[in-house]
This record gives sequence, C-alpha cells and structure tokens, in this order.
Amino acid sequence: MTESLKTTYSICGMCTVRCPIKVETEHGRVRFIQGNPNFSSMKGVCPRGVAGKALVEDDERPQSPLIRVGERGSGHWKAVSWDEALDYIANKMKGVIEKYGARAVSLSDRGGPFRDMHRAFLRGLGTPNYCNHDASCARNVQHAALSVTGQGRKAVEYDLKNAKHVVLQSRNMFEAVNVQEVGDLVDAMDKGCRLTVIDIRANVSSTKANRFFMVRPGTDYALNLSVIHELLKEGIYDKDFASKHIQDLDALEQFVKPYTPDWAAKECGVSAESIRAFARELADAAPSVIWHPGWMTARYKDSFQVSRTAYIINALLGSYGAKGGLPFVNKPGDMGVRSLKKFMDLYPSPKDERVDGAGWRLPHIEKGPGLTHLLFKAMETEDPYPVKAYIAWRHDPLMGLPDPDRLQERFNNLDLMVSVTFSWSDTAWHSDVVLPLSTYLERESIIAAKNALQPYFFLRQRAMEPRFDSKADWEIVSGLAKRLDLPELVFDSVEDVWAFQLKDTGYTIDDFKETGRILFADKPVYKAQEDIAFKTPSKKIEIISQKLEDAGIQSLKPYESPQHPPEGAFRLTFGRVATHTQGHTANNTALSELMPENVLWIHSGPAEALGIEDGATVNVANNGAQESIKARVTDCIHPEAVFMVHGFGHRLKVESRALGKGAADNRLMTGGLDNWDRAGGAVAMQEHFVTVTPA
Ligand SMILES: Nc1nc2c(c(=O)[nH]1)N[C@H]1C(S)=C(S)[C@@H](COP(=O)(O)OP(=O)(O)OC[C@H]3O[C@@H](n4cnc5c(=O)[nH]c(N)nc54)[C@H](O)[C@@H]3O)O[C@H]1N2
Ligand SMILES: Nc1nc2c(c(=O)[nH]1)N[C@H]1C(S)=C(S)[C@@H](COP(=O)(O)OP(=O)(O)OC[C@H]3O[C@@H](n4cnc5c(=O)[nH]c(N)nc54)[C@H](O)[C@@H]3O)O[C@H]1N2
Ligand code: SF4
Ligand SMILES: [Mo]
Repeated sequence: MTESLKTTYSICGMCTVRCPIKVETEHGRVRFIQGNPNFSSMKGVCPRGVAGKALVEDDERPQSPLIRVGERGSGHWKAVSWDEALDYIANKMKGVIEKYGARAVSLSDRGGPFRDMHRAFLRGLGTPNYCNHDASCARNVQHAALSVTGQGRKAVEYDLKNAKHVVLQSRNMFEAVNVQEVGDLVDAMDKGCRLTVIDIRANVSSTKANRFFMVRPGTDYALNLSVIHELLKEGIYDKDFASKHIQDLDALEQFVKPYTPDWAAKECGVSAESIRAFARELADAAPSVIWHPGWMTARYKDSFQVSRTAYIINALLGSYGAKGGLPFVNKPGDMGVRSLKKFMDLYPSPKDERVDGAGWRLPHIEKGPGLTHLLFKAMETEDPYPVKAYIAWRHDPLMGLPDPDRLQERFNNLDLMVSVTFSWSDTAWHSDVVLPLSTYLERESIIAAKNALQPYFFLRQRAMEPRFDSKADWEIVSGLAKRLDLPELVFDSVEDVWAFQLKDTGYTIDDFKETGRILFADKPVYKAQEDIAFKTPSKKIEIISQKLEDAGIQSLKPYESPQHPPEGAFRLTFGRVATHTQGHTANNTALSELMPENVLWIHSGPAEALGIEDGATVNVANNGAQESIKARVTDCIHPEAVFMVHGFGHRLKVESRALGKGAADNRLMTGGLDNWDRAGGAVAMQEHFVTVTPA
C-alpha cells in the first residue's frame, strides 16, 4: 500500500441498519466500500452501501451553515459561519426558555445507537421533549412486544441462521434490507429452512418463498387469529412452554373460538386448507420458528394487534429463548463488561411531563421516544403547554409523515426550527437554520454498544476529512452546549469523547484498531430456556395486559373487517426497494441512475376497466391532493390495493436529479396526521383511499 491509501473500519450510514464496513480511501477520497470482513456474517454491502461514495461526492447538499432570510420554505438563505449559526440558535433558544420554560424546546431524531449525547443536551436544558421517528415506523411492534413480554422488541434476536421456518408478514427482508439478516436467511434456506411470506403483493421475498399468502390489505389480524385457533384446537402448541410461561391461555382459547380457518379464509382471501397445513408445518418446525412481528408497522388502526398476535404465536411455538427462534440477546454487562459511561447520566431526568402525553395521559405508551405526531400537534394546540423550539436531528418528518402541508402549518407556530442533516430535505428547506452534518464517511460518532447473542462495542470513524464546511454530531452538541452553559458536554476532540465513554470499561480506543469493534463472546451465547423470566408483572407472557386494560384498550380485541375501498378507489400501500433509502437517496447520483422514479403497482383487472395501460402516466388523488406517476399494470398485487415505493416526488429545485420524478405517497394521506393506532401509538398510514385516472 502506498502512503496515499488508507483503510478505515467504520459503520455505514446509508440507512438505519448501520452495517459494519471497511472503507478504502486514496488521497483522501473514497475509493471502495465493502462489508467489514471481521464480521463473519457481513458478506458485503447493499447497493445503497456502495452508493456512499456518490453521497460524499455530491455537491447538491448543504455545504455550510445556512440561516433563512426569506419566508419559511421560500428557499432564501444566507451562508454563515458555524459561530454565527450556533450563536443564533443559542440566543433564540434562550429566548424561548425564558418565556416558556425549558420544556418548550423539543428535538426529534432517527433513533439508533448514536443518540446519547444530544439526548443529554436536552436533559441538561431540562426538557423531556425528545422524540424519534418511530411513530412512523416500529412503535406498534415495540409496544406489542412490551405488552406481551414486558420487554422491547430488541430484547430478542431473530436467530435466522438456525431457523427451520421463517414467516415474513409485512416484512420484505430481501428488499427492505439488513445485509446480515439476508445472509443468515439465505444460509438457513440452503440448509432447508422454509419461508412463508404474507403480503399484499408479490414482492422479491415472495419469489423465494415456499408458501405465499396474498392477503386482502388490512386482514392480517384475521389470519393470525385463525392460526392461533388452529394451534390451540389441534393441541399442536408447545404445552410445556405454555404451562410454564404463558398466563391466561384459557382466555385466549375462548377468544379465538370463532376465528376458524374457514372464517379467516373468507376475510383474507386465502384457502382454509392452506392455513391448516401452514399451522401444522409451523408446529413441526417448532421451536426453531420465527414469525416476524414486522418492522414498518405504522400502517393500520390494528397493526399493534397484528404484531401482538405474531408474538403470541411465537410463544405458542416455544420459540422464545430457542435456538433458531427468538433467543434473548446478551448485554455487554452479561459478559462481565462494565457499560459505557452515559452522557445522559450527567443530568437528572426532567421534572415536567412529556408534551405528547406518553407515560401519563397515555400510560401504555413508552416515554423514551414518545410519539412525534403528538409533539407536532402540541405545537399548534399548546395543550398541555406550548412548544416553541424544535430541532430535526437527522430526521425529515415533512417526507416521513402524512399530510406535509398540514404539518408545515403546525411548524409555523415555532419561534425556532433547526435541521441537522447531510442532505437537503423538505424539513431542512422549511427550517430557520440548516446545520450541515458531515456524511457518515466524513464524521465519527460516539461509541455504541450492541446487545446480541455475541454482544460488542462498535465505532464509526471518519474515513476522510469533510469536503465542505460540515461538522460531526459531537461537534455540534459541543458547540451548542458551550453556548447554553452545559460545560460537561463540551469536548475539544473526539478522543476525549470516546475516553469519557470508555472510562469505566477497562478498554481504550486502541482496542478497536484491529477490527473496528470489541467483541465480548467468541460464539453465540444462548440463555437457558428454563431461566427465562419475562419482565411483565406476572413474569410470564401476558395474554391479558393489565396496563392496556387500565388504559381502556382491550388486550384481546375483537376483529373488525377493514373497509373495502369505495367504488373506483384503491387502498394506498407503500414500502421499500433495495436501491433506495426512505426519502433521502432519490437525489443520489448512483442510485437515481439505478432507479430514477417510483411507479404505481395496479392490478390488471381494475387497470383495464379504467383504461390504464402499463407504463402510462396516471393521476392519483385523495381529497384534493394529487400526484402523477407511471402505472405498472400487474397481477402481482391485490386488486384492492395500489402500491408505490416511498420517498419520491421531490419538489426542491436544489435536488436536480430527484426533482419532479415519481410521486410522494405521504402527500396523498390527507388528514393522516390525526389517524393513529391508539394501542400501539403509530400513525396509521394505510388507512387512505385514492382514485387513479389516466393523465
Ligand atoms: N408515507 C410514508 N411515510 C413513511 C414511510 C413510508 O414508507 N411511507 N416510511 C417510514 C419509515 S419506515 C421510517 S424509518 C421513516 C423515516 O423517516 P426519516 O427518518 O425522516 O427518513 P430519512 O430519509 O432516513 O431521513 C433522515 C434525514 O436525515 C439525514 N441524515 C443525516 N445524517 C444521516 C445519516 O448518517 N444517515 C442517514 N440515513 N440520514 C442522515 C438525511 O439526509 C435525511 O434528510 O419514515 C416513515 N414514513
Ligand atoms: N433498501 C432499503 N432497506 C431498508 C430501508 C430502506 O429505506 N431501503 N429502510 C429500513 C427501515 S427504516 C425499515 S422500517 C425497514 C422496513 O422493512 P419492511 O417493513 O420489511 O419494509 P416495507 O417495504 O415497508 O414493507 C414490507 C412489506 O409490507 C407489505 N405490506 C403492505 N401492506 C400490507 C398488509 O396489509 N399486509 C401484509 N401482510 N403486508 C403488507 C408491502 O407490500 C411490503 O412488501 O426496512 C429497512 N431497510
Ligand atoms: S443495509 Fe445497506 S445501506 Fe443499510 S447500513 Fe447496511 S449496507 Fe448500509
Ligand atoms: Mo423504518
């Protein structure tokens, strides 16, 4: 290797999965990105991971701090220095705090392992109003896990590598990619693992499946109830596990009596015979079965119940704690390692209740990330108190939540709106100040811990110096903390940040050098099944959750058939594709070339009736909102639904490659900000009907 070549072990930032990567640079520019070979299950990166090079080389991103000079959203900016931008924000924030109290300051981010420092900043100020994106993603499945086991969804791992039957229900593992999961599932299938896919369209995962159920959109709960019915009626569940670990099984048995496979067959549009055969196959493979409880579950008013029943099925099959099922993860602490020191522990938790009601008005909703849509609502209603400053930290709610025009009106009540981002986004465009975050290849992050069968600490390091006047998260927090009298969070170098975190662990930053991580177990460590104690009040899997009942929510909720679309309309559905991430890669030079626009999947039957041909441009409309998009006429989708990949239909002229390409699904969700699952908390984004007409 010549002097100019450098290898850096780091963490991908092209999506939320954060795969370990190896980056090669030459003369300070990225040459090649691949999976970190020190992780045995990291067989490569996905197309988006490769396109990190295109991201960092892109000039169409904010290149210096910007302060708005025109109307909000008018796109008139003044380029300023970091000092000027941070002074501006600090002064505005002080004003808000003086007038309304610290609780009037809020921040939302994109979740994940690198949040500790900016969350500590909020605590230091004294506000409880931290939210993340999850009300538009996995809140329903998280709350479902909590209600059944008392633990969050990440307390267990999907042990795909050793599974004998995997069920993907509204989980498109081969396109909504987590590289490691895909590799493990492929390995398992090579060894004979069966795959069942339950979806409303034939996605890529379904093409690899042994069994595919194309269900009527919104009827998954019916299917799950009938599988529970069958497992119990036939007595083919894990009786030993159930007697030890499941509370109120008899209540469940009573409840599912009417939900027979014959009944579900009519609801879902699949045969009763295949449901029976499916249940038996699951029982044969138990306990090495994973019925995936879903990930992007912000879809229906009953999505929480779909995930809840998925967890209950896993319990009936005894897959909790089992190899090839849902084994419990280990924390570094379980391996005798002292935890990373937390920045959040520098400050007491704030006294005020959360503005979104999580944990008090809504006692069944976890306080941690709360519910973003209710934070935004309070910006307008000022109920229970005003929120006047908001930072979108690596978050684009104007693309990721329904009805952006309505959401903008809510944001217009703010005295200060800041966006911290590495690319342009609708949210950044509508902000008062844009702080350019260095891309993940140009920045380092705080050290993070991964709870897993083999737990570890991992590190993101900069592979190259920033191309523009951008900064890393820790630098931005330090800059704000300095101006807002929080000296504990002011650091001069990232080495000092890391040393703070590692202080009690006995490790130093040098221990990451060889592989990019510190691994605490040589092989997967499975906790013994007999040692399982769930974190519910009864220490068992709870069929009846008192916490839900106390909040007025039925643990066993009778099934309600979803509305059929009105005559001439379709249920709007959406999802991911392997070549793009959410709303922020449509303008990526490499990825936009691979897939420049999204298309509208529509069934050939209704398409013919409407005179729509494959490839023709159509108008999709709902309540005054309208988007244009090309039609993809196919038999691979349920006739009640139309489908589009999320993240297109960009309108910002600063994104020349994405501008005007395809349609924005969220713009067709008129009124959708106030439509959410009361039990799971997430926004119900698939409760919208659209008309489709030739353009
Ligand atoms: N209508 C509709 N709405 C949806 C969805 C849908 O399918 N349809 N999907 C939902 C889902 S699953 C989610 S998770 C949310 C996502 O919603 P968001 O979290 O808002 O989506 P991203 O596009 O990932 O936004 C991240 C923003 O942070 C910036 N950013 C800064 N640094 C980084 C970094 O290191 N990595 C990344 N990745 N971004 C960075 C990006 O440029 C981008 O502007 O949207 C949800 N909303
Ligand atoms: N390539 C890529 N990978 C990603 C991401 C990305 O942006 N791009 N984002 C990451 C994030 S943040 C998330 S949350 C995950 C999301 O991971 P997933 O939830 O697996 O992804 P989606 O594509 O949103 O939805 C999965 C499937 O649900 C189906 N579906 C829609 N409605 C219904 C229904 O009523 N019933 C059933 N059974 N199925 C239905 C869709 O057709 C789709 O095939 O992906 C992660 N991985
Ligand atoms: S799945 Fe792809 S984009 Fe996401 S972190 Fe992994 S390599 Fe990067
Ligand atoms: Mo997500």
